[in-house]
Amino acid sequence: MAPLASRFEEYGNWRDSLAKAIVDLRQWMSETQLLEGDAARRLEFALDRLAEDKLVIAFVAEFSRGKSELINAIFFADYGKRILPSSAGRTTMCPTELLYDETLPPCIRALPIETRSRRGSTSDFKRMTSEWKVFPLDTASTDGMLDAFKMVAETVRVPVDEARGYGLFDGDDPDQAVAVDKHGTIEISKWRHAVINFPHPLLKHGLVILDTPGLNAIGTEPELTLSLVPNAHAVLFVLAADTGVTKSDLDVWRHVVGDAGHRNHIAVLNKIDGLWDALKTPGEIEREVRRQVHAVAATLDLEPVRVFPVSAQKGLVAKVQGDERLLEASRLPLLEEALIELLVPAKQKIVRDQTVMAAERVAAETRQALAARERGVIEQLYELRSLQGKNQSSIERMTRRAYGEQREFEEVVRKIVAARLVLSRLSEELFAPLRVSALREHVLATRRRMKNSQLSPQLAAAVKAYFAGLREMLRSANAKTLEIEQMVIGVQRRFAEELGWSLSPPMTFSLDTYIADVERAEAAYRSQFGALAVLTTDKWALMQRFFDTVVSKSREIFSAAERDTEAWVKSLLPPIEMQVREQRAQLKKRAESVGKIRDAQGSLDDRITELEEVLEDAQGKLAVLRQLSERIRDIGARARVDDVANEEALAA
Ligand SMILES: Nc1nc2c(ncn2[C@@H]2O[C@H](COP(=O)(O)OP(=O)(O)OP(=O)(O)O)[C@@H](O)[C@H]2O)c(=O)[nH]1
Ligand SMILES: [Mg+2]
Repeated sequence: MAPLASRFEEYGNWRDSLAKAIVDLRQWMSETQLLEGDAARRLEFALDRLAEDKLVIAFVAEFSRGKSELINAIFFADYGKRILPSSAGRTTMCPTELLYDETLPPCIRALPIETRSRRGSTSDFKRMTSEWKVFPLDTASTDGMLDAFKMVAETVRVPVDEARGYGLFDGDDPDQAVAVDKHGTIEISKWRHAVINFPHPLLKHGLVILDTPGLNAIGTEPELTLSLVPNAHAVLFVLAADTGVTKSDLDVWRHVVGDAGHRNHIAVLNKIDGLWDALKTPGEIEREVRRQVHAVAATLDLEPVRVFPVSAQKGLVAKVQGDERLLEASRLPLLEEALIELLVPAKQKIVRDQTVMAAERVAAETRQALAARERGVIEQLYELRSLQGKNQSSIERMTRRAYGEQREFEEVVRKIVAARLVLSRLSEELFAPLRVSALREHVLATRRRMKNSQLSPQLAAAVKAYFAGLREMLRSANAKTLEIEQMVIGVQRRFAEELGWSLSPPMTFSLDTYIADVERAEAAYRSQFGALAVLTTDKWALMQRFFDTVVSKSREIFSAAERDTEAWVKSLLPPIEMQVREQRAQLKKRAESVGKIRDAQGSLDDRITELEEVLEDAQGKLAVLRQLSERIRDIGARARVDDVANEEALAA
């Protein structure tokens, strides 16, 4: 199997074994009545994350640089054919995702371009299944698939005004002006977005490939800039050796890929076969390739090791014909190795950090509760054994003490109830700026301001204020989470001092990643519209559309922020509450049983035997729990994330 495929399979198997270990933990906890609602929710969340785990690779470039050919060569050479259409000139017309969703039959779902005349971004439309045209895919026939895949290249001719209505015509752009024919029509993509769903082995393991069309379509589909590309785990920016880095390549690099220092971004210098000149020595060719790589690296401000010279076309031919020498000459295997190293370890680390940590925390909290039970029972046993052979007055004293301690503990219970009240007040304040309603207000106010501003600077100010407002909302929520964290630490400290409990400190939490998302959206906006001095009607329409996508992206950011914050808040008190419940139950049981002994309703020996059984049971559970959580930790440790440190060092 090719290294890429086998590494993906390995990763998929690792993820499955992790999920299995977490399921086993959950099942055991539920069977032994140790699974509390909160822990169940957290484990469920971790399992959902694993089930939905995807690895997204985006191919971005100006048209005709060979993105589609590269995808064919890296992933789909096994079909023995070019399955994605790749040809001279503009080919791929709409952003195309290749993935496998097993809940659907193999098919191509395509969103008609006409949806662009309505408000809403592609991701808004993703929720409306009826808007998409569905074409079944016959995966048994390569030719049938090939035929179906051609639809990503479909175009239609429409009058200029119609294109304008879709935000696909900018009269100020001289390139577009010449594209209008004598009937006043212009060629546009038939589709706005396509999702190809088919059970390819790599896609089954959670790989998602995003093929994109060249510059103009990118400029006009803000979704790519704002969501699809930033959400990808690896971005391959493709250049061609025959054209070098042109102005429009640089535009794509800046507007879409942006953020050059990002460790997930690499550049591919494609079509190096154009340099294979029979009249040159291999040494001369090698020097020419290296010279071009350094030139590209310098222009893009990228380390030369992040620029991969390849020939996608020769790589594909070599794979199809089983020609090892040609494959090596295409240098495609080097790019594939880099891609694995770029993608898998970093992703595995994220998945490990999120899910292994969550499961280990649940296990640790359960262990604490069981250990508290164990300690309590040991103390009681000690106490009861010391009563053996003692007179009635000692028993009387102990009974009073037991009832006294039980009563005193109610004070602790009151404290935790009070803490819960404080937490719920603070979290109301925390959620206020994150609610959809708060965001809606802010959007409406901005839209009003935009509508009233006829001049470019006013408009720019309104948009700037919009982003500043979003950041402020997230920052104020962030400050509140700090306050809440301090409060919980305070409560824990008091419990530690008064009762000698040791509780793991609350998970730290911050909304910084969401603030970074807002900043990225703002940077994308500025890079496209920042320098705009004059606002023509066409530009206004484009900007409006971009802003709509920004709004839809903001909604995504806020609802994710709210969801994460809520999960965090809900996880704060349950570990303490669990201990309180455990302790309270024990104190009650203890007072009752010494009471019975005092009243001669029960024998001391019976109670001792009973406690010994409880102790044995708690210790047995602790042992099983240790095994279950060690298994999860071991799987976590098997994650091959060691290269990440190197990569990070490289990026720094
Ligand atoms: N010589 C040579 N030609 C290549 C290579 N890779 C791609 N091409 C050719 O370049 C042209 C464009 O390739 P595509 O794969 O369609 O490029 P793209 O980047 O997907 O272009 P759009 O879909 O239009 O955005 C096709 O004619 C390919 O055959 C290569 O490595 N060497
Ligand atoms: Mg293409």
